[in-house]
Amino acid sequence: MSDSRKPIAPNEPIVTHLYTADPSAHVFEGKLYVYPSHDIDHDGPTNDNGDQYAMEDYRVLSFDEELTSCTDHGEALHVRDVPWASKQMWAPDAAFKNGRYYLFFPARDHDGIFRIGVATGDSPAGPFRAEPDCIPGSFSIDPAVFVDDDGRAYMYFGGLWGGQLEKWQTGEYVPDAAGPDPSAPALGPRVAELSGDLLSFRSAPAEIRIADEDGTPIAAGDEERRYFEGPWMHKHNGLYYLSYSTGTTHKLVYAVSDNPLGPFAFKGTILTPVLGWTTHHSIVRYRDKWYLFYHDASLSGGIDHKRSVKFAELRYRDDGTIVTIDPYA
Ligand code: FUB
Repeated sequence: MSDSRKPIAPNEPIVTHLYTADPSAHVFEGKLYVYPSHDIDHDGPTNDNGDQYAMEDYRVLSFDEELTSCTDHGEALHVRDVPWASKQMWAPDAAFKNGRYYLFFPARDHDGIFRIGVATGDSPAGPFRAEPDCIPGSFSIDPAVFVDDDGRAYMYFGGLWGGQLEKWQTGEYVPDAAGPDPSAPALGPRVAELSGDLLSFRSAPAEIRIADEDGTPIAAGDEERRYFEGPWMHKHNGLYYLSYSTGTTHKLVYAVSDNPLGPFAFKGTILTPVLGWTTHHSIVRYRDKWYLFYHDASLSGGIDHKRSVKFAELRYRDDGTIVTIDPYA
């Protein structure tokens, strides 16, 4: 199905017939695809646990060459077809390897614990068939898969509050666990190298360290800079850029390293706060330009769980730092 509005412009919803969020953008077969969450309306509760994000399925979107029109390829995967999952199909990502397309996604299992699963297919547009079980050893939310130039693939993941990352500090799920004291180092996202078939972790997930330029770990109480959720990894001029949402302060920020496993040095802000509580993004290179894909809640008039994916061109300075984007300027 094609969206009838044309042309799509930067910083406007890329589709208006659906609410979409958490965009993971990739170029497959020369085309720019977006793998978003598919937000739905409902009468359920809204709370810090994220119950309002009650998504049930995934749709795949793709652009024309000029990024002026967008096609909705229909339902790619539904929670009813995922044996291990019960509800809340949150922010997904996609990858291509060994001639197969992969959709990675978090959902609550039948005990209410967020886990991360994989589904595979023959086409970047889906449909995808889910593996019967989640990835062994997976937990929390927001998987982002990065395939490095040497073919090694890494999954970055984790989110505070509803995403349950605080509950995994010991390596086991502790239902009542709180986050660190404000002066203690913040919890970092997790990273695990994936197996050759991208269906399992090659090693146990490790915590990523994010520090100041002088090496001081970002503190849990430093809400302008500390990791909250929505990691993304991209490589620019040989450096690894880890970007993420600061959650409570509603910014997208980034840190840089010469190693995909870190440690990362905090650098600055990519996107200033948008309308709506959540902010979540991806960064992709397409036809020699870099783009930021993000969401806000403007199409729904500010309803946090009815969001819309948008994009903007992303620019680097000569020193490799990213020019901050104000989407409403
Ligand atoms: O869309 C549900 C959750 O909200 C995502 O997993 C988070 O990143 C936030 O955008």
